[in-house]
Amino acid sequence: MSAARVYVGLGSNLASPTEQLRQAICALQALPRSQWVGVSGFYSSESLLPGQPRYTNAVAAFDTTLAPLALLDALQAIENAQGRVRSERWGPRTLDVDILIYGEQVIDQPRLKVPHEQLHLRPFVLYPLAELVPEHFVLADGRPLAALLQACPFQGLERLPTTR
Ligand code: PH2
Ligand code: MG
Ligand code: MG
Repeated sequence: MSAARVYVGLGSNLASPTEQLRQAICALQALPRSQWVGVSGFYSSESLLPGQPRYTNAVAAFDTTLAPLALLDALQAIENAQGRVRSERWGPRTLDVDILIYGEQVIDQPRLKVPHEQLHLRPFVLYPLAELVPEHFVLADGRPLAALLQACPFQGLERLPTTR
């Protein structure tokens, strides 16, 4: 099986979010049957749900021969290992790792929808994603990323200074 280029969204708004993202990146770099590609800068923004702490978000890219649902299992294991407690939907979380894009595939299954259903509404996904993809990138369902960026203002996003 040839590898698929995967983009995942990382988010955290509990327990030192930036540190959570750093730890998640290490875990992603250790995924089996996968080859690390890179990560965007880190971005801070308000939660979509009022009354929650601010989020830190980033997007990471890697190539993998893990099948989509096997990858989803592996990513949920990483979330769990970092103390993710699944209580309410959209509750604050130590770590959220969402599959945004899986190669050229459009997936519509109860457990997994790709491209991510909310991607076009979320500047904290679109702008870090744009750092990683080639120019003129088009999603598997035919939407050009440039059009989604144009319809989704950068507003409210703060790109955090890189400390490496
Ligand atoms: N994730 C949510 C709800 N709200 N807000 C920001 N800024 N970033 C997120 O990743 C986020 C959110 C549920 O997945
Ligand atoms: Mg999630
Ligand atoms: Mg999410």
